[in-house]
Amino acid sequence: MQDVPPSRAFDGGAQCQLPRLRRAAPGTEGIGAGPGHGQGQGQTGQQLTLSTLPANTPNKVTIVGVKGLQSYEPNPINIKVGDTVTWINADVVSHTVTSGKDYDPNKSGKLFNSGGILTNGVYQLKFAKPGTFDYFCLFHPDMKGQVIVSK
Ligand SMILES: [Cu+2]
Repeated sequence: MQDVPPSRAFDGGAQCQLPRLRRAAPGTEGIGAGPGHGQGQGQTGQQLTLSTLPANTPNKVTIVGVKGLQSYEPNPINIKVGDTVTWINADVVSHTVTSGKDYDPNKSGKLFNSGGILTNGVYQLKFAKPGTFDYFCLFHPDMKGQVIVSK
């Protein structure tokens, strides 16, 4: 379930590193976990390219750059359980969509982690549970967003 830490453990040195955050802790369920997805693994979602994305794709979030709470537009995005969010990187540098509020080596990316999304890259993730899901960019932890999933 959602696990929002009460304290913020900001590591200002995180910008220059891209930690490998593949493994979910035991008992941590990938939020998009469903048929075909491994239990206990952080949800990886999928990356594709803008050219293969249907024009009518719903729930799109544009990654605009390093702009704090305006880095991901719209922010927050409100969806329903079972919906898929599609992030599109419209910036000239790579960004990530990584679960958590700030960089924390023990928590970041446990629910989901896109890895680097290149310019014009697309990342999709389905949300199978209700809740408020914080995410940020591993390269630029000031970039913060939220997905609000209602029933
Ligand atoms: Cu970034």
